[in-house]
Amino acid sequence: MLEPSQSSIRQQQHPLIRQLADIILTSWQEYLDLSPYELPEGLGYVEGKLEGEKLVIENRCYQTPQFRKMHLELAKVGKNLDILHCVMFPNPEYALPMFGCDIVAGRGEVSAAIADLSPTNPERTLPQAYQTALQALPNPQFSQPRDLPVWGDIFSEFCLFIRPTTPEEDSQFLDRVKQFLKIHCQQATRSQPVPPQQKALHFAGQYNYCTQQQKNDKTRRVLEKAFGHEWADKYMTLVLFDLPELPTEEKAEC
Ligand code: BLA
Repeated sequence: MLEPSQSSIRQQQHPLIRQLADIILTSWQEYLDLSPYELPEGLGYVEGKLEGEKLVIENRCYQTPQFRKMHLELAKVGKNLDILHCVMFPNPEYALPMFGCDIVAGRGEVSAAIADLSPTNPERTLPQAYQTALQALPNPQFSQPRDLPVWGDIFSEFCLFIRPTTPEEDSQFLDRVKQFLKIHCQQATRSQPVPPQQKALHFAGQYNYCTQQQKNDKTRRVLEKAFGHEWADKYMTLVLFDLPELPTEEKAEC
């Protein structure tokens, strides 16, 4: 397995991104039993050109019995834009929410730092054990909270979306995401597969999450400028927010 320090563009990323990438990889290694996950051919490491500037994307992917795909992506656009993107896609056989986070840093300043555990059940609520654990966490106030876009109705009431403004807020953001990961990994390893009917509902919830995330024009624009419309669409639907395999019995009913 790759150690956190082996990533090649991480050393050049904004410190908040570097630190969060380390927290994510360390948490995964500490709490979960990871297996490799192969991305579609040629999409692990990619380079393109954005308005004359190089866009480099570096992906790490793993899987476990409870997570069909755990994806950490670091992207760098020239000298000016650093991005961290991470999603843990549950195996729909488990009644688990989606962990997602994104950090966008432009010209050395973080403009967006977001993290959530987003429900995938029809009630759009987190399992009780998650709610209890999340409510018990310290809940620091941030000076610049940000409003979610319209497609952001997928996120939970615990969603943290801010522009961090001080080193203290940076570390409060990191601490909270670290806690989200700990709760999520611990709950996941304790969870049992659900009956097929419920699996279909979690599949639908995950489908909705991915469909909504694919509406993020800001992400799409960055990718389109560097790689063109077709590639960006393929990347958003096959790598960033791909859908789980439909179980064969449900395929037959479609
Ligand atoms: C915002 N995402 C953004 C922005 C950019 C990207 C440039 C605008 C920054 C800002 O408003 O300050 C770009 N993000 C990318 C790119 C990739 C990426 C190019 O991940 C990948 C290559 N986005 C996610 C996940 C979440 C997410 C998992 O990928 C949440 C769990 C959220 N990003 C998210 C949200 C915004 C954002 C909510 C703000 C969108 C808006 O204000 O319209």
